[in-house]
Amino acid sequence: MKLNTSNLSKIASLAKIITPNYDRDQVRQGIVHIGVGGFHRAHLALYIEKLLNLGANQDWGICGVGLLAQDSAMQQMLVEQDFLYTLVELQDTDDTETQIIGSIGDFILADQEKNRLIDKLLSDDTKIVSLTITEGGYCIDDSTGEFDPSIAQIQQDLNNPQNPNTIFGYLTLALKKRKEAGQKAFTIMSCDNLPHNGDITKKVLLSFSRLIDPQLSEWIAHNVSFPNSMVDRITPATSADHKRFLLEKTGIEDSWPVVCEPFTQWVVEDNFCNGRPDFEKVGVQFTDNVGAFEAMKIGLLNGSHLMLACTGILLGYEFAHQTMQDSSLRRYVRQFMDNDVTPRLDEIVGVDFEEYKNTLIFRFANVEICDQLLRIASDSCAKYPKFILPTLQWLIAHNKPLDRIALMTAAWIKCVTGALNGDTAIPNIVDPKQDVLVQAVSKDSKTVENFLAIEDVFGSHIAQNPQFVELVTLKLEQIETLGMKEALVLTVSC
Ligand code: CS2
Repeated sequence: MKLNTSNLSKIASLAKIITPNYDRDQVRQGIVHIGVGGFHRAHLALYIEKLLNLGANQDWGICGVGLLAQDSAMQQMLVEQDFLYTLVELQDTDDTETQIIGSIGDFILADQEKNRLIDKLLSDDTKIVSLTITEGGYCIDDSTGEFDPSIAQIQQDLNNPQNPNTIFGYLTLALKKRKEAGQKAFTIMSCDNLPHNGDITKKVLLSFSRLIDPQLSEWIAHNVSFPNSMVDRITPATSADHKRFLLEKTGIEDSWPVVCEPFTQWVVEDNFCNGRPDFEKVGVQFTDNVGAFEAMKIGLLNGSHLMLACTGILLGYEFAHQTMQDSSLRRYVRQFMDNDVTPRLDEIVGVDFEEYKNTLIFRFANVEICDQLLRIASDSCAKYPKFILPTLQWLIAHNKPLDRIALMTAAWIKCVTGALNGDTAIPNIVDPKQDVLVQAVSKDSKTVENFLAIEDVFGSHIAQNPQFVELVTLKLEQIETLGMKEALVLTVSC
């Protein structure tokens, strides 16, 4: 049974499937979301769906936006399915929860519908613009923490502010027009895994708009709010197996369902300049202390993920749960959490770090979702500075052992050189900055030094730290001569 509006009542009669219980035609779109991927569809779109199902917040539906040409696949799927999709929560018990989500009511492909997108951003209905544009999408130079205006697309938008293509170009143009028309601004809410995601978004947008119109930049600073948030839900890329599973289990034919774990968390600052949904009714936590939650989640979850992905890939594993079945890797990641990350975290009232870490191990071990290590390792150039570097810098500043991060870094180097040398046992990790990585490892014999000198990833100090350089060199040698398994055993026992 194909997923669409006309089949919805039949689908609703199937056992154990939750379907929208509200009139979708009555929902207005108060949120414009940029970057509709699996995570958005498993997270914000679900929180809104829950509110709509409570009969509340009919003004807070979502209009999805794709800024990239490849987003046309998402648009096509959503249009064909009347903007409905299936969310499947999987755990290794039998209570799989399947829900049809209807909170996305439209989708704009910026490339082809520029004016429609600008009109949408100018609509009085639009009160929040939310973002999942990936960790690398904020045009931050990670070596300085500042906005990098030299990026070609940014330059293009700075030179053609009336004809934008980047998110910052669109936001600036829309806010300029709202200002001129005397309209209220909208909240810009980042849902990406960046420490201080709201502050970063603000910094970038203010820097960008200042280069176009300093007064506008001032107005944005005073009228737009940028809540910081910690977002969490493991959402693998949808595979053919996931689709087949859904079809076999329920009879629903969905060309792009989303599979995720049952766990979900969202901690946000209550800082919305133009109203917000009643998120607290559906489990969103509001706090003034988001920074501590972000540091915990990004350091422990995303950091561990990257540690596991780079080492796990070299051990021949494909999925996160396989790494948890390997006792050495399990020990390795727990040691990383306990010895490397936890000591630098601020206490959070009501959060027990031990319990949090146990839950993480349990979540990583989820066999059913089959979370791909290649997904987790992708875009490591943007992830390492946010997920690993703060921990590494803290360890260096406190004279602590650097072995575990050195091993992961060596494993990453090995993955890059292996794929470059055509080693078929090593799969290629997708990274938009692949060229920079390849250049670093193909220069001369000083592979480690060259790699750690990539300032975008490691900043300017790591390559100057002889202890870390030496350790990464040693770990890389161990991986090459003894193999990843033995290098890992040596690391966890030191
Ligand atoms: C992963 C995240 O891709 C990654 O780097 O660590 O997507 C992770 O699954 C989510 O942040 C979980 O909330």
